[in-house]
Amino acid sequence: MTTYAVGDIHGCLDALHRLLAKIDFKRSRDKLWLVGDLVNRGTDSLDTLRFLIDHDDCITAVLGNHDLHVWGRALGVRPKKRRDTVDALLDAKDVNELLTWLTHRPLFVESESHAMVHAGLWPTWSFDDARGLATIAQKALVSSDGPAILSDYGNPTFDRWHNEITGTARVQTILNIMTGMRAIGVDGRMLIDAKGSRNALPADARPWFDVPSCRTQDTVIIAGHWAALGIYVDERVMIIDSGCVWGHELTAIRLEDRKRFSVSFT
Ligand SMILES: [Mn+2]
Repeated sequence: MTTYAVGDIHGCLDALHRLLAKIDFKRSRDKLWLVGDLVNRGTDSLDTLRFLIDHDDCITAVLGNHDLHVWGRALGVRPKKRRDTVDALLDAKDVNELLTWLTHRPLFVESESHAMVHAGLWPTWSFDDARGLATIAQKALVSSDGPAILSDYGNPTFDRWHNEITGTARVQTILNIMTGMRAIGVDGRMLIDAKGSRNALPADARPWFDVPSCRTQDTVIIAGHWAALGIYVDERVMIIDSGCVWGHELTAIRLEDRKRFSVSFT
């Protein structure tokens, strides 16, 4: 069995098909780890989701901020954004079935050697913490609290982790970290809107994975979400959103030997 980690797909089904052809993907032999943001912004969210569900047996995927946004739109608690491209998905006759699959993806997954989250993990969290908090957030999202959480998802008020935070704010903070965080300032607050390159960060901020306490365990953390960073791979982290939906590339990394495969958007 071979496992490939794949960056943010964003409904770019044609690029995904070309990437799978490039790695000679065989569903009987290979596994895909998808970092989330499976839908929105690209042109084929509906068919992407149908394709992924059809390949459920070989796919492990985590939820991204766009997946949460689309869910919130389906619930009627989030407004349509200018660059949303999910009308066909939301109007599909099987939208409930499709979104049920999407919304039951985890926020955090692990194997013996790797862990995966869409954006990042708080530097003081152990993997036990991350696993527990991801489970709490996932359960809250599919509960009757889901609409309230999603309506205010991304609220920048919740910009640092405190174990004392309770209720909806606790879940929203977990979501901001796991699906939105890129960098952390010296004051210990995450910069939710820092979307530029590493060099564009304020001088007193650094990527979350550069905080030393993130790097104390052998497990390699896989994430996406930060297209402007480009592919970044070191001993402890693999950040693999190469910006397909922005006209750049979709990337897969074979976890066994870290060989990198990319296809361009066009
Ligand atoms: Mn994202």
